[in-house]
Amino acid sequence: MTSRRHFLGGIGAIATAVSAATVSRVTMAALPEPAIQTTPDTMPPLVPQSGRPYNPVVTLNGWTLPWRMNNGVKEFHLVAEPVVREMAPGFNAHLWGYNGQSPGPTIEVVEGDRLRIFVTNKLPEHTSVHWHGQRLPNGMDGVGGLTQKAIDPGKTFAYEFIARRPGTFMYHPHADEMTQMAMGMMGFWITHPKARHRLIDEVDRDFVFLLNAYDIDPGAYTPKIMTMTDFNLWSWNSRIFPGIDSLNVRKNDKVRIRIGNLTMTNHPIHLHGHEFLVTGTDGGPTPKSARWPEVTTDVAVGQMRQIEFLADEEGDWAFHCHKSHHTMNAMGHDVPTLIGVDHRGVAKQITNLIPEYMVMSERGMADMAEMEMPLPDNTVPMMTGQGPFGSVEMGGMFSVVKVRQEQKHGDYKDPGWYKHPEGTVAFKVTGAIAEPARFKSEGGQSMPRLKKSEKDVEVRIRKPAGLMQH
Ligand SMILES: [Cu+2]
Repeated sequence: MTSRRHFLGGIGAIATAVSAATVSRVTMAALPEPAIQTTPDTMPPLVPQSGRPYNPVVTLNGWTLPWRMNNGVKEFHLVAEPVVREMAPGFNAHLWGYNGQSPGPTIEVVEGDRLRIFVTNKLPEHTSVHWHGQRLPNGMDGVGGLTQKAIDPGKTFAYEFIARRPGTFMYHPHADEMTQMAMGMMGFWITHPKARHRLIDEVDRDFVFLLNAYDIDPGAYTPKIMTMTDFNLWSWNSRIFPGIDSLNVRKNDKVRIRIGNLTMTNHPIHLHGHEFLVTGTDGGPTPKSARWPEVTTDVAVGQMRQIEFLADEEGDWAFHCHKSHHTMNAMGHDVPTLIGVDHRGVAKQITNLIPEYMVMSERGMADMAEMEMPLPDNTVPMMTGQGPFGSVEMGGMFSVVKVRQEQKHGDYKDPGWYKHPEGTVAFKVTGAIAEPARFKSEGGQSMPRLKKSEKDVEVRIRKPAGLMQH
């Protein structure tokens, strides 16, 4: 047992031989009331009412956990429990999370804060909480079996440590991890610097979200936890487009976005219209000499990235994972590619037998986004979202950064669609168009063939069918 453990005599008195200890009934009566959130709305930043001041973050479709001060210690209360998460309007998933939502609430503290985090387990199995990226006593690291006894159902444990280094972190179980993370148990953690920091700039807006993935059959409610690679829902904070809120900023705001990846694959996150710098990871702030401009940054599994940019271009800028299958929602994958296959003749014959038969995707998949296909209950279309010019044909890990001159400082409300200045939208060309000149020569090869083959070979692309998954 370390001496740092006992910030408070009262709690220390009930400590057992392990550092993260079960909390006795007497202490339970003194636990901070757990705050519960039932909506998936993006809540306004939680301005600190006690402790050192800081500029709070905004959790996309989420919220920050309130705390109380107890003799100089910041106390939080997490409740691990089954939750119903609305992943998009009309689509609810039965997940596990914390304090009413998945992901759990964001925890915001200040470098140097002394912390006590109570964790009550209302799950049907034991759990633990690992504080990803933190410097802390080994016994507070939350690895069930290794550094503590797992928290049995119905029990409450306390974790106590000092927030030693500022940065971008997360928390998640380290007990039956495969199940519990597949069910949505995770949350964001910010440690704000205690004073001006050479490598941490002040920003006007600071957004955070976690990347997560689920495998929920169309019409079902509960994720399949055995899935290792073929997930069908790619989400930000357990929301899928068009259920993900836009990131609304004022023109010329300095914007920071922090992203953590708790899926089983990497996600190249791409911003339109601006270049950004990666200013930090879960390892800490990135030295200034090691930053370079990017428009896409890969967030690998178990990693966190914080990006920063000056939002100096007005508009509705797409912001998404660049893996094209991650900007789609649940779909059957066992569909061969029909692009280029002309089935008009076949379709006509089938229509004679089944009048409502329709041919899908012979010109691409965009028609699927536009036609209202009948879907099982509790299922969202594969790609959807109505923009000002029609269907956006996206799903999953997609949102919009809305940059507006008239957005007020500190106002996070959705300003609606961008009103493009006259003459700044791509337009349809009418009238005669000159044939493009084609390059005729056969040059370019350093070792040209001696003799040309009799017949040209033509390849038709057919994407892999059958077990293809995104
Ligand atoms: Cu992705």
